[in-house]
Amino acid sequence: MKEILEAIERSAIRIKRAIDVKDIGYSQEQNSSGETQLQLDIQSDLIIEEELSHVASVHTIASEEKELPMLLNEAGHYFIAFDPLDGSSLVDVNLSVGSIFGIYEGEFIGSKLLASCYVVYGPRVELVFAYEGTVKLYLLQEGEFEYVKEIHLGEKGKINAPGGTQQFWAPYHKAMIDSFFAQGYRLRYSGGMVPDLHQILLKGGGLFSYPGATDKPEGKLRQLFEVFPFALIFEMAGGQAIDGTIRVLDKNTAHIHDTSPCFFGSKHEITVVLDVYGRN
Ligand code: FDP
Repeated sequence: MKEILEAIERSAIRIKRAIDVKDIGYSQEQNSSGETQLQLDIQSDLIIEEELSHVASVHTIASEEKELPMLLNEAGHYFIAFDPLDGSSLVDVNLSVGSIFGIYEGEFIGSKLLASCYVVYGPRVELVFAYEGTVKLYLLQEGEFEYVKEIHLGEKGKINAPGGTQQFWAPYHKAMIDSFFAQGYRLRYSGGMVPDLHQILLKGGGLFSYPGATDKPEGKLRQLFEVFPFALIFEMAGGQAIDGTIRVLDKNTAHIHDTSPCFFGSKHEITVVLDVYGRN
């Protein structure tokens, strides 16, 4: 596991450099920003693939950028699923983005997720690693990730980060989101899963939701690359992660790119979601 974390750290430093120097090209041309984002996504994917390929214990990798998993080493036992640059459409407006990693034992299913990691590329670069029941925060300082602290969620938070398009939400979902705001919860939503969940984790709690809706019945966020890794982090930090009615890590994955509705939060907010969704 140590070698994997070190490979992730090296990848993060190289991805940050790519984000910093990449010519975003604030051009008027219609397709230029789209193409630039795609290149940065692919560049990040190649960096991670290369760094993980040096780690003998990694059997197979699966990337959000690739259709199929890739076998690296028959003798390895870890299966790593990653989203190389989540929220990459936010790079050209200079908002924070991130990389997400799920480290599975032997196969890509939620119940085999052993450890999770994410990196936030913001004004600073931070890394969060969840393993063996603890969630640790590291800060990049002069080329090294320095340990900062453990992350623990409170029983109840103050942040509400509602994803998806409101016009497609179920009426009971909208009523629930509105009721959190009516109780004083504050809206915090950048449109990047990594910074949005990082904020909830570091500010002690709250709710992030990306529900199933009429336009996307199974939500938008990918199980293996996004939902499961953050679910493990929230659980190890003292919170919970559900799809509305069940724990997301108990869900089956038929295809590596399967999505799932998801709710991440501290215990109080998830109890409310379970109550609302249980009645609808
Ligand atoms: P993006 O498409 O920009 O990569 O992974 C998908 C994601 O970003 C998440 O980071 C983010 O939480 C979500 O999409 C935002 O989706 P909406 O714009 O539909 O809220």
